[in-house]
Amino acid sequence: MMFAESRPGRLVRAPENFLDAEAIRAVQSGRRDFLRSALAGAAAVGAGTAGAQSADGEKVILEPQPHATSLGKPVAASPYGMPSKYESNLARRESPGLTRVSAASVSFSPLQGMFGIITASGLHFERHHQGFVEIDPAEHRLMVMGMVRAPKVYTMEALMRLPSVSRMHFIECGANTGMEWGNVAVPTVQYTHGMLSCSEFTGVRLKDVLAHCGADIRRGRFVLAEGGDGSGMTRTIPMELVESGEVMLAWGMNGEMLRPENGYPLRLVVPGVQGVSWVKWLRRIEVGDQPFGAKDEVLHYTDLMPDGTHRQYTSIQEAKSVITSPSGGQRLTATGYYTITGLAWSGRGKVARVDVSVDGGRNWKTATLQTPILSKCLTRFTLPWVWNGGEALLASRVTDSTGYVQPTMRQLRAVRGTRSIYHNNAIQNWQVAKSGEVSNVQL
Ligand SMILES: Nc1nc2c(c(=O)[nH]1)N[C@H]1C(S)=C(S)[C@@H](COP(=O)(O)O)O[C@H]1N2
Ligand SMILES: [Mo]
Repeated sequence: MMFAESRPGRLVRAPENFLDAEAIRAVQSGRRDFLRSALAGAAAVGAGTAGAQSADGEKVILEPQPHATSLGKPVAASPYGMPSKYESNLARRESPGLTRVSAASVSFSPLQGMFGIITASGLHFERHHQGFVEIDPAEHRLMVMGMVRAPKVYTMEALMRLPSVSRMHFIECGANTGMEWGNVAVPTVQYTHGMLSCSEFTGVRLKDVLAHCGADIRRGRFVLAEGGDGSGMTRTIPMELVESGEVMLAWGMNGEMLRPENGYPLRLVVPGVQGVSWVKWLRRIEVGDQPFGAKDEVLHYTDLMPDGTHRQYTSIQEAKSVITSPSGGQRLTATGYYTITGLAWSGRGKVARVDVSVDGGRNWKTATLQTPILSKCLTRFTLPWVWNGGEALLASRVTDSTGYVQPTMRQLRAVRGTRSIYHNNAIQNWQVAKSGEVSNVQL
């Protein structure tokens, strides 16, 4: 084919339904090669379907298509718009063999297929400690109590009449990328990094609500947030975070009310802090003069250190980045031009810079950052790359506005050991084989 080298390379999407019983067993046993057979099948299918490059003389170019020579449909039958039927493989997915324990479930966002920085609400990851609940907003109340002069119970209507703000922030579960601590071969970026989403949230600042209730913020340096679901989710938020004005009681997500699975009708938004503190179905705020030491902050979401002690109250999500394409499970089917792209974020501020390596970290090139670049928000990066058909090792490394540089897995293990589950922000490596197959490797 003419100009093949200057045309975009082809990329077969990751097989999206490979998590059959055998695949789950393979993941659990840590096998890194189990995707081969699944990929061979997917590649065979992919080869026959429309890719990025088209052959000369295709009918789709030369002949009028039915959709151009007929009347279109009237307005959509459903008043709420849905994605095209051709996009049905872009979906949240559970990983039953890895994370599902009764109703305590996780669904991961399909990072490999998303653009820009905003997560479509229907693709926002979910983490429920005891399933999600559907609450009638007319029946929902928020109680504010403790060290406040005027304890109050708010209806949703009363809350939504207060002055509100809208802000874009990422939310990442502290357990995101947890499987990598044990060097288990989670095959795609959806499963390695998909407990990560980013939305525009709308709500009232907690600071303003506390002022409304006359909180004693001189002595009351901690806030307890409690959810209304059966998991009894309770988390302590330091008052400094509240005073910064960033913590919100949010009802809006991406221009509409929160989805039930993301906390409808009210959730806490704690920018930069791990997801578990973003209490959903929020029903109570208590001001106190010491940390509350609730089960969800002493038993869970603490880091087991090499000396056997637990690190207390890790809460900020440190700077992290990942290449989302090409990424694990995908396959390059032609040499030539590709855009390496991915996401970077920091719980401490803005992304300052992202470097990308295609040779396992020996050489780095600075990637282009797409705007806007916002604090405690995802930032999209891109780097042009010509694949010459050889083996490659793709990795990204973020530096945030505090100067902190994302560590390698080796550097992180040297400090944290191997028994952690939470707070893994190490550099992620994807290996491109000569066959074009992309897989998850640790260096
Ligand atoms: N009430 C309540 N809040 C909760 C949870 C929960 O189970 N119940 N899960 C927490 C955890 S562990 C995370 S990571 C985030 C996930 O938010 P999402 O489901 O909107 O992605 O919500 C947090 N808030
Ligand atoms: Mo979480």
